[in-house]
Amino acid sequence: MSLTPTPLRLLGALALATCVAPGLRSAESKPNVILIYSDDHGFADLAAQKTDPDIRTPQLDALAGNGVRFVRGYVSAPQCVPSRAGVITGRYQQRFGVEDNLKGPLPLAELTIAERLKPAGYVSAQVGKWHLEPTPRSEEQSSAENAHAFLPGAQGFDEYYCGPMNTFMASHDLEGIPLAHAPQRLTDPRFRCVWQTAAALSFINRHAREPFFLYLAYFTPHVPLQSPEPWFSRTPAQLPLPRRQALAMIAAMDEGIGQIRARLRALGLEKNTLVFFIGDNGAPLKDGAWNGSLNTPLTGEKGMLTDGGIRTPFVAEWPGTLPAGRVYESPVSSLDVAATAVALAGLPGDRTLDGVNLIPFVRGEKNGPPHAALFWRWRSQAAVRADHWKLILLGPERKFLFDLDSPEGETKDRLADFPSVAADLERKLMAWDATLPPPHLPRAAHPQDNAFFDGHVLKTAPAPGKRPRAAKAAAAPASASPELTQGWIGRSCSLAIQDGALRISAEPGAGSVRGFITHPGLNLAGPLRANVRLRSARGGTLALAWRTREQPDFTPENAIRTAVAPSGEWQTVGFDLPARGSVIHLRLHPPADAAVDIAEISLRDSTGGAPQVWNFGRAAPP
Ligand SMILES: [Ca+2]
Repeated sequence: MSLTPTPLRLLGALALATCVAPGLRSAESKPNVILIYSDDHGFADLAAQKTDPDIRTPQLDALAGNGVRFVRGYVSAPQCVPSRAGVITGRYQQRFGVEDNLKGPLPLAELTIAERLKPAGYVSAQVGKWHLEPTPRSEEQSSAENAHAFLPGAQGFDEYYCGPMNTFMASHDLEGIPLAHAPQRLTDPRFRCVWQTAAALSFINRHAREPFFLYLAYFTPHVPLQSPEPWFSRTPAQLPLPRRQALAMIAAMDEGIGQIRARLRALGLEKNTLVFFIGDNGAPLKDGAWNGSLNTPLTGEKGMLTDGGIRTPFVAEWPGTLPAGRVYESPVSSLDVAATAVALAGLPGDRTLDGVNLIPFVRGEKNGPPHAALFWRWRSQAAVRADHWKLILLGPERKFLFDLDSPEGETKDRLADFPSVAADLERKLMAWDATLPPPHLPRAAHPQDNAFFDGHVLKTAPAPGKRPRAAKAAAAPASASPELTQGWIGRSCSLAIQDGALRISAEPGAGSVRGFITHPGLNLAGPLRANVRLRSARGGTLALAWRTREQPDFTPENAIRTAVAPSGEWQTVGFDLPARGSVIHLRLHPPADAAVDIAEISLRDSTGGAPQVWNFGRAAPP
């Protein structure tokens, strides 16, 4: 089902929007709460932070300028699933086991903000990325049926439009008409932020007369990177392609936020609506994973408990109640959103919530910092921040103490200089950890976590993410959309459909980073036979790597390599992939940094059915 709006439908929405006169609500009515949660959105990519010259976020800047910019705003995890579990429940997600991306679903017994606000008369909607369904590794196992059982509708949301990209599971269509036999799978061809904004506006229009909670989780600037127009053409052409794409995607989101703010004003709701905007975790920077966003000047990236992984754009606006233009310096947490919403709804405080109501602190009615300490535990890392100190435990052996207010920040370990500070922080961390079921500070080292700290903190390994701000190469071509490339996504490379083939080109400014193409979302029974028809003037090694449903990540063992002769002619290369189980994700590493053309990829699995074929000649637009 396609949901491209007709002009008539748009007119209907506008008529609805303007028929509610401002000020219909009584002054006592409960305030609306809107939580906008972006994805892999680094600290630098809020222009008001003034740390990067290229980012433009006029609407978010206006939101901050008319409200509060929290410059030490933290999320509860450096990764999507646990961060979302934390913000939507207001509880440290370790309390209910959703500690990392492998640990969904959000248990139905946990109370979301939507469930908490319902007794106070609130209506709630979820839009965009949810990511709290069962995972392939969870006891509930990911299946269509089980995924439905854990959609937002099962967690207190009266409406939902649940999906990151162009296909989403919905309870209503974008005009707000309830769907029979919900959830229904809907498709909207517009750039993901555009339909997500449309769903949010539809919900606001229809619920202007009752208190509402809107959780709008824009899937931006998370990969797959896209080049949405008209925003992409406005980005500086000399920047690396991923940076341009991230800037364009953030601009699309920013424009959507402007439409939402304008609609609140048109409906007379802006003085009765608290809007939070928070990034779910820092930007990933490591080779092959960079999404074009930046954490400058913070140390580290997604997957780290240094500030680069967990300190994100964090702003709030509530005209007439929150001071305008305030820059709030004390550390706050994404967990504070739920406690704030519960307090505004007039509900009794709940000691199971880990956050605090931020309003009296921001208004200056309460003095001192909102939190004596903030805590994290993720993979092989655990951390505590109190005052200007942060202690990080890395595996069972390694430990860092950082003075966050010093110029060196998280690049200088102060453990040897301040042992008593570290000991005090470690006692605090152990006391918090003891409240978690089960308590366990890092028990085993994790190679990726060690590499992160060696690269970003100690700089004993090449620092990831040190990318040229401006590439000397010519303007980067816009990478073809996943629709054109039939679901194949370029990583650190640019894709185009050209002369009946998928052309993979090195990315300007990528330096020695070697790109590859990847296709998630497969379901092929191993072992597999693969044939790749390609043309490579320089030749070299072609590699095909796979990941099965049981594997959390790619491993060096699950890859097959073969030599490709340098030739301007088409050649077909065959592979046998000794994969066992269900192959869900592939990566194809082309033979050289220069352009490689692929005419066709075909995969035959062990079921004996027809092969899955991606023929880029057939897909080429006329
Ligand atoms: Ca994320």
